Order: sequence, then C-alpha cells, then structure tokens
Amino acid sequence: MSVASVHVVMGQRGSTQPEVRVLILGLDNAGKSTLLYRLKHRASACTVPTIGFNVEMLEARRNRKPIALTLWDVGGQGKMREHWPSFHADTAAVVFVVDSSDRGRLNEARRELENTLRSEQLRERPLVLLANKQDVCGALTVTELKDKFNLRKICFDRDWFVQPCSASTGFGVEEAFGRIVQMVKLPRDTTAMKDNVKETVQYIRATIRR
Ligand code: G3D
Ligand code: MG
Repeated sequence: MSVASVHVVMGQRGSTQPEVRVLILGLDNAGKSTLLYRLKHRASACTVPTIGFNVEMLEARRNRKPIALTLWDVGGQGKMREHWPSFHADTAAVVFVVDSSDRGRLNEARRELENTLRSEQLRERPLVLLANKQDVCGALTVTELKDKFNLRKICFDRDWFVQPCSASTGFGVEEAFGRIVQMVKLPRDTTAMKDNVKETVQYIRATIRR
C-alpha cells in the first residue's frame, strides 16, 4: 500500500510549547480529510480517498498559552482500518468523524468506534465525535447520534463531546477545533513528541507497506 500524502509541518525547534497528537478516525467518505484541510487552510478543499494518512500541525492557544496539535488523518477504507492501532500510541485525543447523512453505514461506524475505544493505548483519552455533513437534508441530529452510538455507555470512562458540523461549509468546525484544544490530554514530556513526528511517519510508512 502506498502513502498518498504526508504534510508534516514541524513546529519551532527548541520552543517549549506543549505538542500533542490528535487522531482523526472514521469510515471512508466521512469527511476526515475535508475537515483537516478546512482546519488547516480555513477553506473548502477537493479530496481524494486517503490511501495511508495525512498529517498537519496546527497551533492554538489553551488558557492563553500556545499549544501545537499534530493532526493525523488516517484512511478509513477497510484495508487501512487494520492499521489504525499503529497510530494509537501517544494520542492525546481521538476525533471520530461520522457522515451523519449516511444512515446505511451507522452500524459499521459504531462498530469501528467501539473497537477503537477498546485500545489500551487510548484509555481515558477524550473523544470528540463529529456529526459531520449537517448540511445534508435528513442528517442525523446530535441527540440521535448519541443514542445510536450509545455514547454514554461506551464512553463512561473518558471525557467525550459530540459536535455537529459540516466540513464542506465550515459550520461548527471552529467550535470542534476549540473543543479538541480544550479536551486534549497534555503529555508530561512536552518536547518528546516534536522529535517523534518524523520517526513516526517513517515507522508507519514502513508498517503499511509490509
Ligand atoms: P474521508 O477523508 O473521511 O474519506 P473526504 O472523506 O474528506 O475525502 O470526503 C468524502 C466526500 O464527502 C467528499 O465528496 C467531500 O467533499 C464530502 N464531504 C465532506 N464533508 C462534507 C460535509 O460536511 N458535507 C457534505 N455535503 N459533503 C462533505 P466527493 O464528492 O469529493 O467524494
Ligand atoms: Mg481521507
């Protein structure tokens, strides 16, 4: 399997701002890459199915202090899902994107979310569930999604939040990002992650080629 694109924007070397890894997961076609580029460029973007993963670093402020987030957008197609666990280590928050208009794939999305939350490496990591494609007529509401995914039960041991949004129009996207920034668990060693990004990219590239 080849890696479609890797855009790693490194932070300022030597800076002391905390850096955290955020994992963006969800079925293929949920809108993960559209969301990533909306956040990065504050604009709509044309996407192609992600084979492999995309990585972007975004800077934000939390309690008035700078914080850098490395956002990993991992391909959601069946074959790629078996590699999701390779991305779990050092994750500070999980963003799970759902196509709220695709009722036919909700059970599949719920199963993948449940599998993901079972990971020991993601224990107690906060979950932000994005109810994407709210611009589509008939999309499930936040309340419907909470019930359908049984979130109160499956997230009993972690912080969680459901944000309605549309990665295409931008509705709810800034709110989603703000929520992620507030909820991420800051690592104890705030400098290690920065040096890890390139090595992790190389490791995962090698893993998914195997
Ligand atoms: P993925 O990375 O999760 O696989 P993409 O999904 O970001 O590639 O998006 C898949 C398709 O859904 C794209 O359409 C994209 O434009 C569309 N999409 C993403 N977010 C939204 C949204 O909020 N609303 C609507 N209506 N569409 C959205 P194409 O047609 O290019 O396949
Ligand atoms: Mg994609």
